[in-house]
Amino acid sequence: MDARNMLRFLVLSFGLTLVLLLTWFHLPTSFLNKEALDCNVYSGWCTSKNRFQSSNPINKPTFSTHNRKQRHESDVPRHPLDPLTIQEFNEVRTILATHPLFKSSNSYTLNSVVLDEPEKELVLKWRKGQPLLPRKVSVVALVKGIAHTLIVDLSRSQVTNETRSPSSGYPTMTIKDMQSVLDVPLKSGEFNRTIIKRGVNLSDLSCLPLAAGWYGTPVEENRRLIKVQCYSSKGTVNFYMKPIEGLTVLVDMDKKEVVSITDNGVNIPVANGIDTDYRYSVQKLNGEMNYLINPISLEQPKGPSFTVDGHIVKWANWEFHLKPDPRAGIIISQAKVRDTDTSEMRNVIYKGFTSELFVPYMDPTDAWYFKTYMDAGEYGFGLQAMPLDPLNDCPRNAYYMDGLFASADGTPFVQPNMICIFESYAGDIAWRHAECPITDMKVTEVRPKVTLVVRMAAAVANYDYIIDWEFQTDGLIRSKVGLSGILMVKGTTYENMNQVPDQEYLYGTLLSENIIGVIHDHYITYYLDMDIDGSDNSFIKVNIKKEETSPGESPRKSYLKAVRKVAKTEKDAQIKLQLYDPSEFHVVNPLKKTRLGNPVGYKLVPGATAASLLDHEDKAQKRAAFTNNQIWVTPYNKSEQWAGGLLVYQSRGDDTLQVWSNRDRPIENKDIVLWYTVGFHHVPSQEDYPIMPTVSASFDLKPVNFFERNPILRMRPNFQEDLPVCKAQDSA
Ligand SMILES: *[C@@H]1O[C@H](CO)[C@@H](O)[C@H](O)[C@H]1NC(C)=O
Ligand SMILES: *[C@@H]1O[C@H](CO)[C@@H](O)[C@H](O)[C@H]1NC(C)=O
Ligand SMILES: *[C@@H]1O[C@H](CO)[C@@H](O)[C@H](O)[C@H]1NC(C)=O
Ligand SMILES: *[C@@H]1O[C@H](CO)[C@@H](O)[C@H](O)[C@H]1NC(C)=O
Ligand SMILES: [Cu+2]
Repeated sequence: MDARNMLRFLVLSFGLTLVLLLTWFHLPTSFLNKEALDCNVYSGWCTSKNRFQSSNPINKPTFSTHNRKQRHESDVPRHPLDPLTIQEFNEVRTILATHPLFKSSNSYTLNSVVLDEPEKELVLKWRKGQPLLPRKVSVVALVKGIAHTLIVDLSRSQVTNETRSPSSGYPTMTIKDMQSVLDVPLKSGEFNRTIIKRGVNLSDLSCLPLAAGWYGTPVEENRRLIKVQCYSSKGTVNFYMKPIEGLTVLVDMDKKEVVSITDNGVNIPVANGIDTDYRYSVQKLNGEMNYLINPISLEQPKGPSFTVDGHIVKWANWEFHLKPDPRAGIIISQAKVRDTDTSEMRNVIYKGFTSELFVPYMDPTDAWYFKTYMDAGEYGFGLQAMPLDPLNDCPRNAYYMDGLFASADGTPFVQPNMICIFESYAGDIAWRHAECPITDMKVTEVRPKVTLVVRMAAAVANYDYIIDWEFQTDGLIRSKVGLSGILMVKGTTYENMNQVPDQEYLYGTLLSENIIGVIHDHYITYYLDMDIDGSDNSFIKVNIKKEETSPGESPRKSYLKAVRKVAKTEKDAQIKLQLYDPSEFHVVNPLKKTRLGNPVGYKLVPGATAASLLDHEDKAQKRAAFTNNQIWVTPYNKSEQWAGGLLVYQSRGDDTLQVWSNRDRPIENKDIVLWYTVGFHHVPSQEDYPIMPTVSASFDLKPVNFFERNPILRMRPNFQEDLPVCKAQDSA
C-alpha cells in the first residue's frame, strides 16, 4: 500500500523467486532420477523453447515491446485508445503549470490523469494507418479541498474544459495520500502512550489507511477523512494477524492532523502471531509437502499463437485492445471475434472493465462499522496492482505489460509487469464425441480447449483480487475474480469457542487464539459496453416458465418454455437473480439475423454469486447502490462509467448506477451498456488463516445465435507428430 509496503512486496517476490531458483538447482539427483520424464528434461523442446527462441518463422510472434527493461521513454501512441505516454504525461504537467487554477495554488494534487477517450463513433471509424485522433487528457484534481475535472487538449496545448464537481465525494486517493497519513498518529503523545500500554513497541507498528466511508455526521463535512488502524509486526510479516484491536485514529487527510482517537480495546490482547508468516523461506518444511507436485509448465514448441502489437492483442479468432488503468485495472476495448464462415471480424464488446468494488464488513461496532470499502474509486484498483511474479502468478509462456500512471504531482511512473497475457491449457476439452459400441461406428473426435487469459492481481492492502479475462475460440469470454491474500481480522479476548457465550455476536469465526475473521461481502461490478455486430443492441430477458398441460393433453403434467421479453426502458432491466424464476439474459442486435432468422446475440451467464442484503437506507448501501441489482442496462453515456460515481471517496450515493438507471431511459435498439455484479458472502473459516487459498467466481459472455453453427467445428485436434506424450515413469 505505502512505499515501504510496496518495497516489501517487491523484496518478497524477488526473495521468493530466488528461493525457488535455489531449490531447483539443489534438487536432489535422486528426485530427478526417480520421477524423470519420458522426454529428457535437458534436451529437446520439452525444456521450454520459449517464444523468443521460436525457430518457426511463420509463427514468429511480433512482440514489439517485449523487452521488460524498456523504460517507455520512446513509447508513442498508435491507437486512439492507447494510454498516455511518458511524453504526454509531461506535456500535461507543463500545460497545467500555467493554468490559473494551479498557478495560484501550491496545494493541489492530481488524483487522476488518464486519456480522455475520443468519441466512440470516431474510434469506431478509425483505421490503422490513419492519423491518430486528437489526444485529450482527463484530469481530476483536488485544489484546496475542492474536486475539479479538466480536459487537456494536447494538440492545442490547452485546458479546454474545467468544471467544479457538482456531486458529493472526493477523487481516488493518491499513493501519497495513503502513505502520508500513516505517520500522522505518531504526532500524538496519547497515541504513542496507548500503543506502549498495549505492549507494542513503536518500532513494530504497522498501520493501514482505511477509507472512512460516509455516515452523514457533522465531523465529515467539508473535509477528507481517513481512519488509521494499527498492527504489530513483531515476529511476522503478517502483521494483519496482530491487530491492536479497537484503536482507531481519525485523521484529516489534507491537514495531516489527528481529529480524534478512540480506543475500545484496552483489554483485548494483541494476538501472538505464531506461525502466521506465509513466506516460503520461513516455513518449517517436513519434506513430504515439498515435492508433492513436480515442477509443471506448459510447452509451446512453435511459440505462442498470440501477438501483442502496442496495445492490440491478437490470438486465434480474437482481437482486442488492452490497456492498464489506474482505477479500473484492466480495460478491454474493441473485442472482436472472427467469424469462421465469413472470415469477417465481428464486434462483441466496445469496452469492458471492473467499474467498482464494494466490500462491507458485518460488524456494527465502533472500530468496524465504517469498513465498507469501494476499492476502485477509493484506492484505485490498478494503482494497487502489484508486479506479477513471473514464475507463479502467470505461467512461463506469459507476456507482461507495464502500467504507466501519474503520481500526485503528475510525474509518470511505471507499474511494472502489471498485466500478463498467456495461453492456457488446463487439460480441458473444447468438444468431443465418441461412438459407443452399439452403433458399431468407430468414431472418436476430441478437441482440446486452449484459451487466452489476460490477468492482473491487485493487492488492496490485505486482500488480493485476481482479475482474469479469458477468451475462448468458441466465442465465449469468461470474466473471473479470484480472492486471496489476508483476512482483515478482529482481536478478541476469546481463545476458544467454549468461552463464547453467544456465537452470533462474534460477528465472525474464531480463527486462532484472540483472532476473529469478521464476516464480510465482496462485490465486483463490471461495465460491459456490448456492441454485438454494431452499437445499437437490445436487451432481452428470456424467462424460463413452468407451463402446465391441460387434462388429457399429455401424460406429462408440466414442462418448461422460454418467454422472450425485450426491455424497453432501464427499469425493465434492473434484475435480481432468482433460482425459482430463472431467465437467460441476451444482448442482441435486433436488425441482424442469422440465416434462419434468429437475432444475433451474446448472453450473460451468471455464475455462483451473492446479493447484498444490507438495508437500502443503510448509508453504506446507498453509496454502493450499484449492488442493489445483479444486472442493469443503461443507455451508453460517456460520463456514466463508474458505478459508484466519479467521486467515490466519502460519496453520498448521489451519482450511482441506481440513480442513473432510475431515470428509466429507453434502451431498446440503442447503444447499451450491460452491468453485472459478481458477489461473495464470506464467512471466514480456519483454512483462511493465516492466508487464504484462492476462492473464485465468474460469469460468461457466451454467443447465442451469433454464429451460424459451432464455430470450432473445423478446429484441428492434436496429432502424435505435434506433441510427444510426456508421462511419468513408474516410480522405482
Ligand atoms: C468541453 O467543452 C466543449 C465546448 O464548450 C463541449 O462541447 C464539450 O462537451 C465539453 N466536454 C466535456 C467532457 O465536458
Ligand atoms: C511517537 O513515537 C514516534 C516513534 O518513536 C516518535 O517519532 C514521535 O515523536 C512520538 N510522538 C510524540 C508526540 O511523542
Ligand atoms: C522493544 O524494542 C526494544 C529494542 O529493540 C527491545 O529491547 C524490547 O524487548 C522490545 N519490547 C517489546 C515489548 O517488544
Ligand atoms: C449522461 O450522464 C450524465 C451523468 O449522469 C447526466 O447528467 C446526463 O444527463 C446523461 N445524459 C443523458 C442523455 O442521459
Ligand atoms: Cu473475503
